[in-house]
Amino acid sequence: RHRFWETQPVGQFKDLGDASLPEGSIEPPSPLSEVKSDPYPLPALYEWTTCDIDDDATAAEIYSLLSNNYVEDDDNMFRFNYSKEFLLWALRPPGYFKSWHIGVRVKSSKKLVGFITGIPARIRASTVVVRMAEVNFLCVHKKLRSKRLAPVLIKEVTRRVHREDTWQAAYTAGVVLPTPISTCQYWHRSLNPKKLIEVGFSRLGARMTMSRTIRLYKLPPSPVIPGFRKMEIRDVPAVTSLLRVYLSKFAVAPDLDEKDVAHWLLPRENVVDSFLVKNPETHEITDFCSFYTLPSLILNNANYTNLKAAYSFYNVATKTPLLQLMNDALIVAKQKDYDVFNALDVMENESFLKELKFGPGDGMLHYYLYNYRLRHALKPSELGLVLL
Ligand code: YNC
Ligand code: MG
Repeated sequence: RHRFWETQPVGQFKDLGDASLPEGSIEPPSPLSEVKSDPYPLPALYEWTTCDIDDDATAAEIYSLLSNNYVEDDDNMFRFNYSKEFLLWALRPPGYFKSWHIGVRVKSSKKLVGFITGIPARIRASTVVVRMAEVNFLCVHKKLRSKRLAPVLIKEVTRRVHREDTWQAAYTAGVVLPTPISTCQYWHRSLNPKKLIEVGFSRLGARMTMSRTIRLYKLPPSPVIPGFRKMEIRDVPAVTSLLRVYLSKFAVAPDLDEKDVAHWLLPRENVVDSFLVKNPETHEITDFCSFYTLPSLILNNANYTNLKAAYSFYNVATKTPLLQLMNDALIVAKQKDYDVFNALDVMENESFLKELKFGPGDGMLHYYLYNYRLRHALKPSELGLVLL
């Protein structure tokens, strides 16, 4: 049933529930001298390119491939519209490899028609911290679908990851592949219900009028927690300690140091927002919340072309209740004119979703590890990892 994935070192459906299989690597690393130095062969019309995302023209080509061909919802009403600034953030974390930003071009026209990326990360599974690649932005131009190009892109990123002596990877997808370590659900909190209903993102509830709906989702004009403010560079050490302690509770989570925290969590306009609570008396930093900005193109609406969405990222509450912290996150997202605030049911998110008027979405997000087996599949609440 999975001609490609059945050949790969991933958990296979036939092994589900086999408790005799050990946790950890599925196959051992090869000697680096045995990793091929030539790219994996492509069909004759195409050629590999290593994308220099620091080059504006290349970044624009990647933006254009993704904005026209990347992930859509099941009804093809919306398509992710990652901004160029977002892609630069997502693809250049500490220690990134340019060679892991991989494109496919048409030889004759040089048009970019395929893309896949990896970035380095340390991810803890149970008690073991593993060097991994986080693989993302797999995309094949709509006109070249179902030609088995995706497995070629995946094999090439695998080869380039192996060249850097890295043998495991983490990735998420909306499709079911062998085999998810966890299956999560997106929840959506309307901030601009009128627009969301007009563009078909949500529907007016039964026995609800537009004005009642608008009132239902109304929020205070500004954050309410005393000492709630934007994260700054000087906060990196305190935020890192908060996050490290918190993430240690989950079965799978990133192992973040101060460099990682500075990259992933210092605010960048229209890319990532982070806030914390600093106790006005003790000056202690006790709570932290963050979200990233991922708009979607609205594909068939006369009045609107863009949906401005915030996605819950990492949140830690040690003194303020998580529910109140996330309520302030909703308030700042509303102040910044987001239409919707999305959150997965990972970590402790279930504790606030219903009460803060998030509604369940359709469509699932499946999490995967490459060449790493876990003893059990995880509940979303056991996952401490958010991929972009
Ligand atoms: C997917 N999303 O099952 P089988 S997520 C992985 N992730 O193989 P073809 C996928 N595999 O089942 P198409 C996949 N989608 O026969 C499909 N597949 O074994 C598998 N969409 O290939 C599929 N982006 O080329 C099948 O399919 C085989 O032309 C079929 O291309 C697929 O970034 C795709 O959703 C997704 O652009 C490129 O549909 C195309 O349809 C497309 O005939 C819109 O492929 C955008 C979209 C995916 C977003 C993502 C994570 C990717 C993870 C890839 C796996 C990484 C493994 C780790 C590597 C490093 C290892 C080390 C160490
Ligand atoms: Mg194809």
